[in-house]
Order: sequence, then structure tokens, then C-alpha cells
Amino acid sequence: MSIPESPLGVLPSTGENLITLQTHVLANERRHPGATGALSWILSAMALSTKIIADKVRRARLVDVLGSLGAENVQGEVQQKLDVISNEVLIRCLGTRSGVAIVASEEDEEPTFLRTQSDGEQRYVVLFDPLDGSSNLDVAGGVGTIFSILRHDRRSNDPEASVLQAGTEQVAAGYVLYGSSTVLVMTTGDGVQMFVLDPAVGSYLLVEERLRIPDAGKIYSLNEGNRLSLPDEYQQYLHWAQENGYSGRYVGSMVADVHRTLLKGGVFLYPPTKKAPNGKLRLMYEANPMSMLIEQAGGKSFAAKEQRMLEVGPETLHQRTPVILGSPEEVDRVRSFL
Ligand code: AFP
Repeated sequence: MSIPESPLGVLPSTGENLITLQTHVLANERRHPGATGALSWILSAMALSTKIIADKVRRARLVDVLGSLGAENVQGEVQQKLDVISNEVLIRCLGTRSGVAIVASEEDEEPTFLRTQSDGEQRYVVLFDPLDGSSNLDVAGGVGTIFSILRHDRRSNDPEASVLQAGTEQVAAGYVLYGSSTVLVMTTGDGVQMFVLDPAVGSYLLVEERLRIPDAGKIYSLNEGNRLSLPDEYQQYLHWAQENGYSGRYVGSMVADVHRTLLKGGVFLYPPTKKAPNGKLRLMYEANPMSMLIEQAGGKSFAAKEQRMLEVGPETLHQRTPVILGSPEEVDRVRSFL
């Protein structure tokens, strides 16, 4: 029996039924007969943590969560109170899931080893940027959580080696944008799904089952204030784009900028600059998960002309990388200038 459409059009438009994130994850698990359920538990911890973080973000200024702590994180960046709160929420929620072996966060210098015994259970490494774009918090701008999930490599006694896997090894990746609505976008390697948090029900509801990025889009997204400190070839690309009627859009919060790029097309760039010769963004918990999502949606992501992001061999947890990602035609256009 097919379920009638909502007469007021107030329900998600994904077809016959209402699908929550939990339903989607469980259905996915059933499609893989060997699945242990560990990954599903981790995704459910991500859902719970991001609902808690969304609640804090939504009540910023009403409760005392804004402003800096007066401390710096491992990147030398000022820690906002909400950075620290979000980090704690994620570590506490993930910590209770027996399938999590290691967590690694932008806010912590070293990974946290939760379980190391090898009892045959499939375990995972979860990397995250708990609150990306947090300098936008004071102005009620869009911020987000980014996550990447890797298999825990039990063959290696070196815990670092378990964390330092190339992006091609990710089993799942996603982000939550705390914007005008709370949107969760994720992939487990079989397309990209988008969910919106229904605050009345407290559940993420599926709104798009197989998200595809437009093949092209005349939008570039980068910090144009850095223009004179970019390598010449990027400046030439910008010149070309402006001569050819491109628009510029830049929030300064990767989740918000990548989300717009995913939905509307275009290219998001964070090139090397004089101040940050290796780029500013972090490979393991920013560039890699975003690249998996973009590729799963039909886009492309590169660290350099011939360097696909997901194939970069990581050397350190917090290493930085230049980023060129978005619609395939736009990414290739930028690469043709390099
Ligand atoms: P914050 O978390 O300090 O706001 O940094 C955000 C970010 O890591 C990323 O989300 C943005 O894309 C990028 O930095 C913006 O950097 P610029 O301010 O140099 O443009």
C-alpha cells in the first residue's frame, strides 16, 4: 500500500515513507549480512552527539557557551568554549560504544585510545572536527561537525598507524551543519544521504537519498583576502573566473561552504598561501571526509593538480593540505591552470 502524500506538504519529500537516520542505518546494516552492527552504533552516537551540540549552538548567548577559553588548541588556534564542549560531548558519546577503538579530534594533540585488546571484534577509529568554523559562532553564522570513520587496523601494534590511513580507506564520512536548519550529510560508500533534524520529533529525517553534485556551477568559494598571497596560477584562475561571469561565495566555515558547493555546484578552494604554505585545512578530519562525500556525490577533490585528495598518504594526525573540491568540471578547470 502506498502512503498518501502529506496534504499540506509538511513532510519530507522522499517518497512513500518517513525514514529516520536510525531506520536508514539499520536497513543498510541488514543489506550486509556479515555486519556486526558496530558501525551502526557509531553512527547512532554521531547522531546523538550532534543533536546535543545543535542544542547548545541554538541556545548560544542564552546560556554561557560563547567566547574563548583563553587557551589554544594544537593548531595554535584560540579555543572557543563550544569547541571544548562539543569535543567532550563526542568523546563521551563515542566512548560508550564498544566498537570504537580510537578517537582523534582537532582539539586534542594525541588520539585517545579507548580499547586496545584484540578480542576479534571489528573496531573503528573515529576522527572528527567537533565544531568547525567556530569563529562564526559569535555572529550566529553556520558552523558544523565533520567526521571520518576508518577500520581499526589490529595487525599493527603502532596505534598511530591505525589512525594514519589514506582517505580511500574511510568506511564512512559525514558532517552536520548547524545552520538555519540542522542538516546531516553522510556516506558509507554507497552514495550520499541528506537528513534534516526535526526538532519537534528529535530525529534526523531523510530528505535526499542519492545526493548528486551539479557537474558544473559558476561559483568559486575561497578567502579572496588571501588573493595576493596565492601562487600565481591560482590568481590566474581567479582572473579567468571573474572574466567569465563567476560569482564568489565564502562563509569561512568549511561545512557551510562545502554544503553550498554540494547542493549548488561550483568549486571550494583553500590553496597554499604565504602564511600557510601547505594550506590551512586538515587532511584527516576535514579534507578527507569532505572528499569522500564529494566523490560519492559525483564530484572531485584534489590536493594539487595530479594529487587526488583521498590518495594522500598521511604522515601526521594534524597535517594540513591545500584543497580543491566541488563540481567535476570546475575542479578540472582549476587544475588546468596549475
Ligand atoms: P575556525 O574553526 O577557526 O573558524 O576555522 C574555520 C576553518 O578551519 C574552516 O572551516 C574554513 O574553511 C577555514 O578555516 C577558513 O579560513 P580563513 O579564515 O583563513 O578563510
